[in-house]
Parts: sequence; C-alpha cells; structure tokens
Amino acid sequence: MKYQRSSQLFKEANAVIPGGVNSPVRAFKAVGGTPIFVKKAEGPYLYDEDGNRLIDYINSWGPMILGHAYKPVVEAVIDKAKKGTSFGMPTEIETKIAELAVSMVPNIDKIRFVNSGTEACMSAVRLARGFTGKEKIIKFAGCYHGHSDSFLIQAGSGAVTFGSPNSPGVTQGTAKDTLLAPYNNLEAVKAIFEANQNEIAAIIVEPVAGNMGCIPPVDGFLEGLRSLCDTHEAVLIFDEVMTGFRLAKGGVQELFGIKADIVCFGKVIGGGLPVGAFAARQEIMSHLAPEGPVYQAGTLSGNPLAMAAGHALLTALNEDDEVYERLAQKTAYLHKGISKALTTYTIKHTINRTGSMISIHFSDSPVVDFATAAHANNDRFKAFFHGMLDAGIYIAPSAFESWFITDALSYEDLDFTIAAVESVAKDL
Ligand code: KE4
Repeated sequence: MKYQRSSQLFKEANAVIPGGVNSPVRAFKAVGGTPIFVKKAEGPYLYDEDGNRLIDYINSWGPMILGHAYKPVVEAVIDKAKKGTSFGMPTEIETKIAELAVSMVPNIDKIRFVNSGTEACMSAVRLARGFTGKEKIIKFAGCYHGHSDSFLIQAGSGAVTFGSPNSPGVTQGTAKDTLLAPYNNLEAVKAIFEANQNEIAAIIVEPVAGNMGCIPPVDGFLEGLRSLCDTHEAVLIFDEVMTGFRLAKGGVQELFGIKADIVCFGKVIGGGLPVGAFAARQEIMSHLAPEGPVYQAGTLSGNPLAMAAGHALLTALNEDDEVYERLAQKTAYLHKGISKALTTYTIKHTINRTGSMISIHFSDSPVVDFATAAHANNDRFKAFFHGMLDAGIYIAPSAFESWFITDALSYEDLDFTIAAVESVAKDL
C-alpha cells in the first residue's frame, strides 16, 4: 500500500493526540483518506514516511516561500541554537527583525512579535478595542483569523446578522460582539455600521482571502472598508498572516495601495518557526503594554531561534528585487496550464489567483465569497485531490484553502504538475 507507514503512524498518533493531529486541517477530514506523515522536505519537495516524493503546493500553509530547508534559514537556526534556545529576556535579533519588517511594510512604526497568527489577530482586536474604547468587531463569513473565541463565529445566512458561535465553548456573550458580513459585500458592512452606531471598534479582514480558497477583493472593496472605518472612527485590521511578505514585500497594503491601521503577520515572517506579529503606527502601538494599558504577553514571544529564522527569510526576500515577479509568473503559468488541461476535458472550473496564491474551484460561476465557494462541486475536489496525490502532487486537502507557490519550483515541476492535472481530469 502506498501510504502504509503513514497509516501506521496515524493509528499511533490517534492513541495520544486528538484526531491524530495537532491542527484539524491536517487530518484530511475534508477529502477523506489517511493523512500523509512527512519524513523530510527540501526545496519544493516533501518526502513522506513511505518514501514517496511529492511536489508541495502547501508549503506549511505559506511559510516556505523560498522552499523547504532553505539554507540561510537552517544555518541561522543552528547558529542560534548553539547559544541557547530561550531566555525570557530581550535579545538583539528581535530588534533586527523588527527594524527589517518595519522597513519593508508601509504605515507601521512598531511591531510586537507573538507565537502564532491567532495570537497576532487576537491581540490586534484587543488593541483596537483598547484604542477606540468600543467593543464590537466586523469580520467576514469564510475569513479565518485563528481559533480565538471572537473569530469562531458563523452567521446563519450570508447577510448582515449577529454572530452565533460555530464552536462549542464560545459563549453567546462573546458571539454578540462579532458581526458578520459576506466577503466583497460593502453594502452589508455599511448596514452593520448603521445598525451599530459608534459601537464598532474594528473591521478585521483578509485583504486577499485565503481560507475559502483564494478570493481576491473586488474593485473598490478594500477602498470602501477604508472609507467606512474613517467615517465611523473604527480601526481597519488587515489580517496578512497569509499575504504578508508573500504577495509583495509590503504585502497587500503595497499591492493595492490601501492603508490599514493594524497589520497582522504570521507564516512567512517566522521562516517556518512559530512566529506571529502585529504592527501599527505609533499612535496605536503606544497603547500596548508596557508602554500603554492594553495587556499582551508571551513567554516565548521573540524567541531567538524563531527570530533568526524569520530574519534570514525576510532578508532574502528583501534583497531580491525579482522574487515576487518570479513567483507571480510561475503562478500565472500554472494557472494557464491547469485551466487548459481541465478545459480539454470540459471540466467546469474557476481559478482564483493573486500573486503566488491560487485555488481551483469546480464551479462554473465566479467564486467571490463563502457562499459561492461552498456552491462549488467539492466532491469533485476530493477526487481531484486524491488523483493529484497519487500522481505525486500535494495540494490543499480542502477546497476551502489556497495553494502557496514557492520560488523553489522549477518550470519542469510546473509542467509535471500540469501533466498530472491532465491525467487526473480525464477521470473526474
Ligand atoms: P495560526 O494561529 O494558525 O498561526 O494563524 C491563524 C491564521 C490567521 N489568519 C489567517 C489569514 C490564516 O490563514 C491563519 C491560519 N491559516 C491556516 C490555513 N488556512 C493554518 C493551517 C491550520 O489551521 O493548520
């Protein structure tokens, strides 16, 4: 059997870890089958415990933008580890990566490092509430900002509605302060502001969504959110955990020329180690402890190994003026090839793409929000996922995820992938 060792390891894991995984999406629940256990990875390739080589289009959900085991990152971590792994005291490397991040991203004066994207987004909302003195937040159905209670809120239907918890353990008290709108729907956001005059502390948004598949903002959407926040004195939080340092040096703020008030980071900023961060202009960050009253803390925040990994990766991205164009061109090439292959077999599909984020939806209508993403033929996606896996290609184990392209991919890898799509498409 092709995944015998992974199956055995999954059985052992299930005996001591809930669902056998430390993050649910890894369990393949959305696509069925046994999750793949990775033995090692290098460049664009994963090597699983059964000796299969897979071309990786997830790249740890974004961080591996220059490939797995990227030498400068590995060497930086080894070098740091020899000098101790954690002190709970300030170190110079934290300032170095902070200075670099602030130099790369517009509209931020200061940055606070934490240990995950969840922590970054959770802390950003608390800071926005502390800064504005208001309590409610607006998020978008289908956008994911981590597993903090305020974010695990699912509307009933797509229109403006009070949130209701979509996870046990989230209280009604929490849910009432999270209001939902459909992504790309400015009218719904306007209605929420009208119905909650002077109560909205912030909008938190994935400025290019990646948790419903990849969904770009429609023209005017981000500009409209900016204008509504200015009118209603609310904070605009860009959750750039996925897009930060991936879509451009300065992320979506640079790509679309829109100013956020607070920006959240994760994934790439840590070079594959546990790092999240949130950043803003001094007027807002001065409210954060110990400078200000909004409390936030973390034993391993600014961990020297994680900072060294992130600093090495951001340095490489910052010094290469062509990397983002190369990534965008490779993703466009993949898009064209996959679409041609699927069209050959008249497979209804739509492909969304921004920079090095891309997703395939088996739907003949545009995918612009959660409802249209959910409308796609996701049974067909399951068959596609397993066909690609058997062909040696690892794509997102869910239709509600984006793929993440790494610059380590060669055009031969892309052609191999396109050929695999063609071979799988004929049986879809
Ligand atoms: P983490 O806490 O998982 O580091 O980050 C949460 C988060 C926040 N914001 C955005 C836009 C995110 O995409 C994420 C996490 N992304 C998922 C992938 N869709 C992580 C994978 C997982 O949950 O295992």
